[in-house]
Amino acid sequence: MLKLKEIVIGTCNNNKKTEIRKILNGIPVRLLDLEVFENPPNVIEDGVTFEDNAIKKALELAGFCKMCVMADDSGLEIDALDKRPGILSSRYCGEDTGYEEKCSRLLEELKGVPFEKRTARFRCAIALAEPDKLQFVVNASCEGIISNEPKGSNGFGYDPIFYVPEHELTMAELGSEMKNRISHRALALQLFSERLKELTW
Ligand code: ITT
Repeated sequence: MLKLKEIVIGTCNNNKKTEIRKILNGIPVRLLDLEVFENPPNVIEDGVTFEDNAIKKALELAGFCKMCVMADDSGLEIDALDKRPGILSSRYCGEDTGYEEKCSRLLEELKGVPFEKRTARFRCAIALAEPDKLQFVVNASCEGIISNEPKGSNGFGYDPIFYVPEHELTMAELGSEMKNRISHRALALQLFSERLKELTW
């Protein structure tokens, strides 16, 4: 059995990192930022699923850091767009395009699509790997509806156009505390914590 003491959060996305740190607050493992390591590799995300990409990121970064690394691959699936942008969420309209623009381009693509056909979900896969060995991968999702206009200023990415019916608010209108209870990442991290217990304490 592994006695894990430290895990590197293998992401360059500061919003993800903040959420992961908040949600995992209290686990008896020290979390390190990837920035602690000089020039981490830019892992090519060429898998066909979120899970493939999370595993690839975790394994490559663990090899580089020579430590246990967790990696998150996530994104937005919109049913009316055949599940696009999906695994290409961060590259939709080009990696350098801002999220205001990405959101308005998605809304443009959905023009005329009625509320009941605007179903969507955020997906998140989180993998934990040692150098050369995958420990486990977990998956979770959060269902919602793509709104007609962006609303709210919390969160990041596609949160302003992701309406959560149970709360009658977009993910960006929910406070971070609520987002961190119901989101795809929160649910995946709950599963992650349970699996981690088997390895650590
Ligand atoms: P790393 O690969 O370094 O972790 P990244 O930002 O490239 O960072 P992904 O490849 O997993 O991460 O892309 C995730 C995309 O999905 C990105 O465009 C996000 O904006 C979007 N996304 C993921 N989780 C989200 C959330 O909780 N709220 C809004 N958008 C989210």
